[in-house]
Amino acid sequence: MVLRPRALTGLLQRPLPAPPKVLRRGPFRAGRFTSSLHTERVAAQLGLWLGIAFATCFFTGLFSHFLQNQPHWAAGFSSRPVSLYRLTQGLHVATGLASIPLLLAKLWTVYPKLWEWPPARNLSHAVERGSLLLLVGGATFQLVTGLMNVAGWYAFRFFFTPAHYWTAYLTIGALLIHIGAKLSIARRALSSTPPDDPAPVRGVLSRRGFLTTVGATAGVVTLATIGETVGPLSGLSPLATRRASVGPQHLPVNKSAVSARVTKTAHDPAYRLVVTGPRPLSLSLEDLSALPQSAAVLPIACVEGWSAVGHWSGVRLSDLLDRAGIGHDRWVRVESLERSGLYKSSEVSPVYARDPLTLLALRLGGQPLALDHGYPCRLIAPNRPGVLQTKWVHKIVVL
Ligand SMILES: Nc1nc2c(c(=O)[nH]1)N[C@H]1C(S)=C(S)[C@@H](COP(=O)(O)O)O[C@H]1N2
Ligand SMILES: [Mo]
Repeated sequence: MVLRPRALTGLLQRPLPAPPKVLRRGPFRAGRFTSSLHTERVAAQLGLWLGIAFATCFFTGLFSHFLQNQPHWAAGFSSRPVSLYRLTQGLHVATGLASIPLLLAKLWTVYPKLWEWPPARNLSHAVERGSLLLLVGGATFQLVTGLMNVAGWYAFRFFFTPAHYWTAYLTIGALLIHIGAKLSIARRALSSTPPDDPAPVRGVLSRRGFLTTVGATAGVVTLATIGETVGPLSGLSPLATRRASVGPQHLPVNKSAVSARVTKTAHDPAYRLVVTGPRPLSLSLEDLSALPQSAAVLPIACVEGWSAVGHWSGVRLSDLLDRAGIGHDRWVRVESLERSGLYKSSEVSPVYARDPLTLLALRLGGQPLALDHGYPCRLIAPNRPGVLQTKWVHKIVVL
C-alpha cells in the first residue's frame, strides 16, 4: 500500500486514545493546574518581555563578535562614536542578566504544558515541541555560561566565545520557530481585554501581582549590576563584579602583569618598541616619551560588561605608522610582551589605526602607566572591545 501524504497527515491527526491510567494521576490529573498564572495571557506577556531582551542581547552580541573579529572586507567600519561598544556591551550583559528571572518565570508559567496529553497532536505540533527543547536548552546554556563568564568563573572546559556565539544562532532560530507557532495565540491573548482577575483570594498572587514581581526582580538584577558600566550607580550595585574606580590608578584590571608573566620583560632596560615597515623603528621608552604626546579620554569596555573611563596620553598610533613609512590603507597587528594567552595581540584596521584618538598610551591619569595597565605602553582606541586594547606592547607589525 502506498501511503500518500494526505493519508499520513490524517493518520497523525487522528485523536490519540486517552492517556493510560498511570498518566491520569499527579500532574497528569485533569484540572490539576488551576492557578490563573498558568494562562496564555501571562505566558504571552512574559514572552514579549523576553523576546525584547533576547533580541537586544542577540544583536549586541553579534556586534561584539563583529568588532572582535573584524573581517578585512569591513575595513572601513567607523571607530566612532567613541563609546558605542561600551553602550552595546553594557546592554548585552544587562539584558542577559535581566533575562534570567524572566526566563524562570516564563518556564514556571508554562510548565503545566509539559504534562499535556497527547504529547504531540500532529506532526507540526511535534516539531514545535521539539524546537522547544532546543529553545529552553539553548537559552539556559547562554544565560548560565554568560553569567559564569561575567563572574569570572571559567569552570567549563570548552572555550566560551565560540560556544556562546554558535549557541546564540541555535537559540534564536528555535525562538523564531516558537514565535511563528505562537504569534496568533499571543496576539489574541494580549489584545483581548483581560478577563477580570478573579476576586482576590488571600495568600494567592494575582496576575498583575505576579507580573509586577517578575518585572521588579528583573529591575533589581539590572540595578544590582549596572553600576559596573554606569559609574554613578555603582553604589547601588553590590553584585557588580568590577567597580569602575577600584584598581590601580582608579581603573579595574583584567589580567594582571603577574599572571601574564611580563613583570621582568616590562622593566627590562633593553625594552624597545619595534615597528616594522619601510623605515623600521626601534624605540626605547625614553624615545617614545620624547615624541609629540597626545591625550584622549577613552573607556575600557570589557566584553564581560564592566567599563571605566581613563584619561590617557601617549603617542598617536597614526604618527608612529607615518614615521615607519606605513601607508594609510594598511592593517597592523599590535603584539604584547606576553608569550602566550588569548589576548597577547590584536589587529587594528586602517580606520582605527588612523583615528587621532588611537594611542600607544604611556600615561594614565597623568602618571606613568601602572604595570597592570600595560607599562611600558599599551594600545587604547575608541569604540573597541576591551580584549583588543592590548597591554605591554612591544611590537607593531604591518599586515
Ligand atoms: N597583553 C594583553 N592585553 C590585554 C589583555 C590580556 O590578557 N593581555 N586583556 C584585555 C582585556 S580582556 C581587557 S578588558 C583590558 C583591560 O585593561 P585594564 O586591565 O588596563 O583595565 O585589557 C586587555 N588587554
Ligand atoms: Mo576584557
